[in-house]
Amino acid sequence: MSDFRIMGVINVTPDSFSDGGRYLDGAAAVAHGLELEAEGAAILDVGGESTRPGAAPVPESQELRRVIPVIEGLIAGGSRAQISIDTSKAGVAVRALNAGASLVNDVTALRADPKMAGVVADAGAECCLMHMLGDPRTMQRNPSYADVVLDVRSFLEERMAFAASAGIAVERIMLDPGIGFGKTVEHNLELLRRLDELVALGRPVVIGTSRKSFLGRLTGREAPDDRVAATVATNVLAYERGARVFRVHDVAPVRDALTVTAATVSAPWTNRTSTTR
Ligand code: HH2
Repeated sequence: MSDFRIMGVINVTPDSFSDGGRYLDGAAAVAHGLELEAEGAAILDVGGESTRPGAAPVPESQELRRVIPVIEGLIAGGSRAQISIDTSKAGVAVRALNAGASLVNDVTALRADPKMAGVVADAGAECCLMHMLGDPRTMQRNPSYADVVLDVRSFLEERMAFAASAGIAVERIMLDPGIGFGKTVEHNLELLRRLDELVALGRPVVIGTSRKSFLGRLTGREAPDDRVAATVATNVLAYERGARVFRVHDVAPVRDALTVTAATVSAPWTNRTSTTR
């Protein structure tokens, strides 16, 4: 039994930065989700609106048409994974929770829609509160912080208190520094390096570095698909620093890497006479 969970990404969008358009067809998205689950995803995160820098907002009716059939299809297809809805709209969250989702992944940390906190509380759902500076249209314009880790930490503390005051049980909250959401390459690296300071808040930390552009900047890999090794490296480091939920597009390599990391870091080495190498 591993002590980490992998959240596989299912983007039902035409414009996501790394896989836009690939799973816009509902059946393709469902098949992809089931494949991610078979590879080891314990959570499937279904999203119908891209949050890439500069992305245009999607009307609620369209977001619903994208995500609800996929959630229904995953369940009809026998999925046993926890289903997460990646949305900032309370109306989408309600329908997704009714369709079988039990986790709301809101990249605005319950700020965009005043009804969102109540929806999560009423459903007794889990939620992921993520840090973002500004909104996707503006977030990469010269982001600046006094101290990125302390700023993100106090933001997450404030959002956690808000969620609790709205009736969301603290045990149902996960926290995410929002890698790439209003951050320079250096900010992302500093957050990864000092992730233990966010883990100290006492809730599971979710980390989402998968294929992101800072990895392209560091490695020179232009194509997001070519950033898998870089993604693996950041997830291994984040595990070592205390993160336990990993939001990724490439489940199989991350699962293998984290399985070995967890075995190495967490388990006492008892069989010293083993000759297996
Ligand atoms: N990153 C993205 C979207 N949702 N949610 C959480 N909790 N943490 C993240 O880091 C995160 C997220 C961006 O990645 P992706 O979904 O692949 O791209 P897009 O937003 O363009 O669909």
